[in-house]
Amino acid sequence: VATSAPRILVYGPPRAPFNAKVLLALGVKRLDCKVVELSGSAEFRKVNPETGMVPVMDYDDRRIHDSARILDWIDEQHPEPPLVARDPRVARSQRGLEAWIGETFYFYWLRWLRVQLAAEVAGADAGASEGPPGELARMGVLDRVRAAVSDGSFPAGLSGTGFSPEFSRRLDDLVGFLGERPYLYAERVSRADLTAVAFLRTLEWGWVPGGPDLLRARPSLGALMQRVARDAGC
Ligand SMILES: N[C@@H](CCC(=O)N[C@@H](CS)C(=O)NCC(=O)O)C(=O)O
Repeated sequence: VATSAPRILVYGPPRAPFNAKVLLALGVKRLDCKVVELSGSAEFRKVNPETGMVPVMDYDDRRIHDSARILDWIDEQHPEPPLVARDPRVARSQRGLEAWIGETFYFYWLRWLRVQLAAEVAGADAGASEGPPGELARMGVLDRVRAAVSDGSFPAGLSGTGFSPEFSRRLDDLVGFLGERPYLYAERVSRADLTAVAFLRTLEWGWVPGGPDLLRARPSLGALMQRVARDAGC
């Protein structure tokens, strides 16, 4: 357990969801950090040659990548307040949900991105003539998706400018998981909530057309976002 304030650097675009999740966790722990903005996969690879993914965190002399491992580390070094429930069964559910949210939301987001880029490559106007917002261009994944689109290895039959209809059902799943409780499976904030809110914020920002409406239609998710913002102070 850490005794003096650690030197913490978090590498990557701060609004990229997995990065935002780490920043929220540091906020909950009231730990200061410095954000090192990176842009694009080449820069990501410099700090994480192994997978080329961000977030990457430097904690004093230690470099850690992968948001879940980073949260494990922060929680070990700074146990209060804990990032999972003390009840092991609830903790398991929260970790399960953390993984589910990360995979699910990222999947639909990537799918949307592919449609945009496919339209761009085809020179067609899929209704998104402006292309993806500049912010998305800084997320390294764009390079990879663009390559997949150019060589034809993206799934066919996708169209439209917003998220696919299934995405709204995944949001409804989240509403169901939350139910009447203030936080996911619990009365206190956990890493599941931090992951959810990191992704929900991208809806609020309207990166994908229709995102803000999807959120407005689900007030319990908006309330969760407010609670977590208060807990994390950011
Ligand atoms: N499982 C990883 C996922 C991280 C991730 O997908 N990061 C994205 C940005 S939010 C990335 O680095 N993408 C670069 C790429 O796909 O090449 C985590 O939780 O940290």
